[in-house]
Amino acid sequence: MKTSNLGYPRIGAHRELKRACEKYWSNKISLEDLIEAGKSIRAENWKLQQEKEIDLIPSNDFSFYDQVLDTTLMVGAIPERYKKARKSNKNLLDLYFAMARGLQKDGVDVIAMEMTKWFDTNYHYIVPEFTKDQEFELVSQKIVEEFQEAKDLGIQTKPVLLGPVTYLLLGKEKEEGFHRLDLLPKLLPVYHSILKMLADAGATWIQFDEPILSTDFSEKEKEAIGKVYNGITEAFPNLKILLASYFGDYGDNLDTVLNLPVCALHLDLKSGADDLDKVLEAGRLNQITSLSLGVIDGRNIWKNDFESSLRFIQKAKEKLGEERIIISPSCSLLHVPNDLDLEQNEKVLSTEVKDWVAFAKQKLEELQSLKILANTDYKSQQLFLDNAASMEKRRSSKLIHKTKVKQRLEHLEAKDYRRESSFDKRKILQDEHLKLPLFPTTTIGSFPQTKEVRQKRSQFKKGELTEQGYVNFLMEQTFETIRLQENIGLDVPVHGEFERNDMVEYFGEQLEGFTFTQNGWVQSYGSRCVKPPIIYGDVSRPVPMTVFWTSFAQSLTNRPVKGMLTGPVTILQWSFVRDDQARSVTCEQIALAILDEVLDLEKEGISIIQVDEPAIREGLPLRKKDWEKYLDWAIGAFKLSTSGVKDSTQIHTHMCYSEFNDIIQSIADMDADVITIECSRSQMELLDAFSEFDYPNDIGPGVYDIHSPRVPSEEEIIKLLQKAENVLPASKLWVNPDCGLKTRGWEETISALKIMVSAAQQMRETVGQPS
Ligand code: THG
Ligand code: ZN
Repeated sequence: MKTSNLGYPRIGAHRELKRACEKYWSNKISLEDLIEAGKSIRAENWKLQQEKEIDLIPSNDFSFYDQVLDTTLMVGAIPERYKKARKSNKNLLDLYFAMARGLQKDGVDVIAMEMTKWFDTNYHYIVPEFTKDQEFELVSQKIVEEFQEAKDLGIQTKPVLLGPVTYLLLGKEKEEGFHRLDLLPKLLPVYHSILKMLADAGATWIQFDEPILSTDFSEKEKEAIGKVYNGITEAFPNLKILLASYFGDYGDNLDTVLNLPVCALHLDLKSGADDLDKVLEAGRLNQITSLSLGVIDGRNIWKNDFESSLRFIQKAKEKLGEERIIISPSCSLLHVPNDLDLEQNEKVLSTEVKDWVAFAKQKLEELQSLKILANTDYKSQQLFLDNAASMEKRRSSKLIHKTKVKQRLEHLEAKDYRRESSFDKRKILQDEHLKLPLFPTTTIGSFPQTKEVRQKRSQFKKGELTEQGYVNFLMEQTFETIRLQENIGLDVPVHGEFERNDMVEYFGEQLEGFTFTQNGWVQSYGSRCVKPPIIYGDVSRPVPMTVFWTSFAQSLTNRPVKGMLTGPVTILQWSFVRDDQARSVTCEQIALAILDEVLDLEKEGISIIQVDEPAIREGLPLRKKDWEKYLDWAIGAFKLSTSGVKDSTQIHTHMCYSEFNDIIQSIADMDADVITIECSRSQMELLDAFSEFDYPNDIGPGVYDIHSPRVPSEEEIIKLLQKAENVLPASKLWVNPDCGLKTRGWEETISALKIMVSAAQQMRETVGQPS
């Protein structure tokens, strides 16, 4: 029996990678320093895994930005627009960062590649771009270099490659007339060259990640998988190929993968437990294939239930024999924080809850323990008994179950999920009340979180700044931001969210049933990280969360200030959710807590309230057959959280990176009065979905990309607005950036917003006033 890890968090225990990248981008450290920072994180991770006796330690799971972009650079799928950047850069890493972040320097002005969610997680990858005549060539040998680097440290690793089928399918065609999968014959030679180099360097095991196998497949896609892995195993008989899918079961794709002569097949038993019995059915698994049993949750932080894991392991062991069993996390540990040992403040994470939890390092220890237990009569072992005791303590803890919350859920009725009147009626009342111009301008909510803001918060949290001092500072920031928005001419100002860290963490900190961490960082994209709250018990809202700041901002201006809340589905999706009840139930509890807040804001005279649901799309199950059930409860939760308001109160919502076409009916069912959406990086193509469907309510298509520091030109924005106005009536359109501004600096924010407002004014003149 072996233990294997699919990937380890690469940001460093103290977010060293984030710090190094951001310093490098702002010219504060050299390229050599940056490379050194990466090297030391890798060494630390490998050594830790060696210490925990992991048999198959991954390499190439490290990335300076994203593993999909790494693959793009490896196979040389560099879009045309970076040619100039490629020539003017002395090194590949700068080209790489230009692709990830865009570049505005020395006469070069290129936009970044698109970014989107990695399956149903909160991690974002850079979307590969393909043309009809796409050529591939081996450009980056990072994977070989990192394998060698580990070897030089005396550690034999298992290089991890993103499989060619998933790689192609996650990309997009930049022109018509071909399917990206048709590029496979051109792509495979590059993969073969890399494998050759790895084999020559002494690699034995290679992990191929093909998580796309957890989604619905066409025959063509099944064939592609067959072709790729039959080809590879034939060409490299001495390499041991571990094929891994995760985030779901293989479902209909099982026959395809069971036919492959791979050395090991990974099963995600946390989200695809059904696969195990099917695979173990007599004669189905290839004689030469081992099973990698993903028994430890790679995406959630709950301590592993040894009893349940060992049941899986014993079952597989009986059928296949010990030598054919590998135990592993369900997926890469990229999605969980680094080390629970760093949580030493009981006031943040209580000793009781901490005992129920495991982060990446602790999950390695669980692997180590499971391997020991699986080879003994475990029921009497102390390791096992301690784990069982901890499980039992959690089950019976008084912290978890709240009668009041459960009763409130039982008494919900159909009318709690509907607005009083239809949108048409509401719109008339809202127009009368708000008196906004055509093409009203607004922002998504957050304004730049400068170093100063973060510093003050951290000083306050450490007790170095009094509460009064902190509040005064926040009031000044809010005051200035309101003045600024009035000066720029924004029609619907926001308070700026200076009091908030992360939009989910902030609410989590104030809700019952949630706890949080000091250092539980998880990579979201590039150098950006989030610290997801932990939902361990029944959820409720003890006191108002945002009323003070929103009312304060409203007291400073005659324009209608938009109240800013995070929606229930997003809070759920971006938290570590309890695994002892259905997600839908937890979501409904959060919805009621948000409803309490919405009603309190309305009571205080706030007449525009935004309930953000950027994560509704990413929570969509990977297989279509599971969509309806999810959409039912997810859309229901949003409606529950917003339907209690008066007709004249305007509900906004916001979504990011969403491919809306396939769920547009559900988005319409949310019945928000206004939806703002991200769509500038893909040039308004999302809007087509809204116009084809005849989306009934109002829409604010993002008119510029806030994920890059680039300031848009007025012509650019006008062009996008004209496009929007071509497909949708002007009376429905709002003008806004495509996401919150917290990651931007003030200078670029002010310039961009001025340009945006001026573009809206021009549109008003050309389109004229509504009759
Ligand atoms: N919160 C959470 N998840 C998210 C977003 C969010 N997922 C999608 C999208 N927004 C991802 N975007 C970001 C944008 C900014 C940051 C993180 C994710 C960010 N993080 C700070 C950093 O890494 O410097 C840390 C935040 C802090 O100081 O609290 O800026 O908004 N949950
Ligand atoms: Zn957004």
